[in-house]
Amino acid sequence: MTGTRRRLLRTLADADDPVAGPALADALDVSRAAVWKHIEALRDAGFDIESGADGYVVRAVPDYGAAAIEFGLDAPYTIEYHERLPSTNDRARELAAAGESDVVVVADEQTGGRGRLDRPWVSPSGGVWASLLVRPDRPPAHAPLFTLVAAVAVTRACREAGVDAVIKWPNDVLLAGSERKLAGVLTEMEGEADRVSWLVAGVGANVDIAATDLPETATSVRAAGGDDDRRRFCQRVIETFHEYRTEPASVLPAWRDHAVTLGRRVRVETPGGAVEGTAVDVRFPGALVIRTDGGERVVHAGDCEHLRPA
Ligand code: BT5
Repeated sequence: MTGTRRRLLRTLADADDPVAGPALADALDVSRAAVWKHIEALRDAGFDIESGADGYVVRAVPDYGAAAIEFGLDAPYTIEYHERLPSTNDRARELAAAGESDVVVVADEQTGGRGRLDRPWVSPSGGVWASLLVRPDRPPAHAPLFTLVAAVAVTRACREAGVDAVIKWPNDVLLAGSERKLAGVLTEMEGEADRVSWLVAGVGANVDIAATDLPETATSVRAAGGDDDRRRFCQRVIETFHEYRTEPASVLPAWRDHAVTLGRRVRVETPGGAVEGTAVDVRFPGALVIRTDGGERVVHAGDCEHLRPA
């Protein structure tokens, strides 16, 4: 989408009343013919734009796509949308290498979606597969904080869609009262010695998908009876991600509020072996504190299993 079209959409989204063609041309510093051309292109993209005596007004927005997600988005990111991609994280890494930032790559479907440790991520059409590319001014060691930020953002989006979602450390979003996974987060980054060069928070959320199209351990917002509006869901993930990313002190309290792991007996498979005990806290930048028979252990990465109470 061009910068002019983006500004046109923003002007129409922000206006409570119809906006006249000449006023739009002035605001965007283009000709009235150019305004007309952009309006036509937006109509072709699925926008229902009425042109009355008072000017243009948006009556309906397409279900999904770059312009649909950007329309009314309350966060400073541009959307790059694809019908199909191998992996939105891979595309975001390409954009990072090209110097881009504050872009969200979104695909309707992924053919090579990845989880952690290169595990496959099932990504049919109907999910929210989105990778947020940012360049935080932080040391590389702080990167796990962004996994927590993304997990809080997706959990909040699920709850706003009417589904009671909870976070399992470090990156799983589950349907409360079950171990069924609604969403996962894959954070990747490249760092210099003292500063993150780029960071990609990849969010995979099963929104408008039938449970039969997902692994047995998974569920979706739709299957759980929630609102399956992907556009709204994707916007809320981006907006909440941005909100917490710019308020770092609020991340751990929000994560604790949404977590189901704290207080549970857990077994975490770490690269250095298994750690079993009771999860008691999460610590900056995202480590799990586990009370074990041998004292407290702080675990920075690994697969976490919730055990039944002893
Ligand atoms: C994750 O990995 O949970 C991170 C998933 C991140 C996916 C997003 S989609 C947008 C972006 N682009 C990408 O290529 N990736 C990111 P992990 O904790 O390793 O969980 C992977 C495991 O979850 C798999 O081994 C399956 O057991 C299970 N799984 C696969 N697809 C699933 C799905 N759609 N829903 C729930 N569980 C799934």
